[in-house]
Amino acid sequence: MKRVSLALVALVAVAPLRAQSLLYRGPNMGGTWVPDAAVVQFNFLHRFYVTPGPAHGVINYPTFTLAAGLGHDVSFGGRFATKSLVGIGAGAQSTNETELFARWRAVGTEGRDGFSVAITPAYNLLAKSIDGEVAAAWTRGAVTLEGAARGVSRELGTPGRRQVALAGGFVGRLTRYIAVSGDLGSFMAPVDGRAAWSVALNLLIPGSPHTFSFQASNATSATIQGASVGYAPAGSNQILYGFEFTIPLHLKRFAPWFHGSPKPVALGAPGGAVAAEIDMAAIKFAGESITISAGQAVRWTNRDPLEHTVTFDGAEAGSPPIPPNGTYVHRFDKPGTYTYHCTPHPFMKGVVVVK
Ligand SMILES: [Cu+2]
Repeated sequence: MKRVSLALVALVAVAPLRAQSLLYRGPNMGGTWVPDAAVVQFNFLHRFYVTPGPAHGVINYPTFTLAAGLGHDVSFGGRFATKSLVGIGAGAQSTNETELFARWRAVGTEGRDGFSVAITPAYNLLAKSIDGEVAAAWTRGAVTLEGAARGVSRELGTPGRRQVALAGGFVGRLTRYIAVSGDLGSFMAPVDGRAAWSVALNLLIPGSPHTFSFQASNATSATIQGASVGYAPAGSNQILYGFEFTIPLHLKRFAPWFHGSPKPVALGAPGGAVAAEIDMAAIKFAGESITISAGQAVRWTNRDPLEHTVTFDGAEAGSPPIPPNGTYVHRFDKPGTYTYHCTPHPFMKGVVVVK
């Protein structure tokens, strides 16, 4: 029994890391992450280049990634880059590059100590190219080392040439919330002198499932092909700056849209006559002050689609998070004036006066 609960604790402790891919991969590395089942991962990568003066024009290079976890360590997704370098040149009609991919994480879990390996077959619609990547990562404590081998059946910007790319990178986590990373990747057959590189400062936003990175790179898109080639022709040295933001969307959270109100949940101690009802609606406690007698109880009901708490300003023990449609009953045994607030919304305030 003890072993089971320890395992559960370990799972809970590791779980938040699963979406924190920017603390475990460099900006131009696909990584070995796979969203959990019923989680859609949305990553927004935005890089820009400032042209030399006097114009100082800003040219933007965004890549949007959407991937859905299907369970069994499998995901399916797509990337859309609106200004891809690989879309420039012979054989390209557009700079809008779309890549569809599947990913199977064959070994390990990104972010856990040890090896993780993911296989990513993909199709690049702009190049009409069958692409693929095998990525491996090795994590020990604060350090992650990454490698990737990529295959491309029609390299964009060439007359349909096959290509092979290799890439490697590292991440060093300075604290739980801050990491630095760098990577280098290049087409190898032939090497065309335009290796893709990046360096980044990666942040886990405390209390959230989001990561954010500030980065510099010479690659214009995050597709398998885009992450394998630099922006500038050999000899010049043009740097793109930018950021990436990762957003895991838990589909369960959208259930109320389709299934109506969640089931009522009753929290708090029953016992003691409920002498007053207080609604929590529109992010307010209805009726700022109520008066009851010692030994009586108050029931709060959450009518909002988000969690609230009843947290007393004094020593009185308050509620756990009260889910939408949940109630919380609290009995007051001693006379006094009990001011309280909601922890997520500290501007929500109320008073219970007990005579
Ligand atoms: Cu609240």
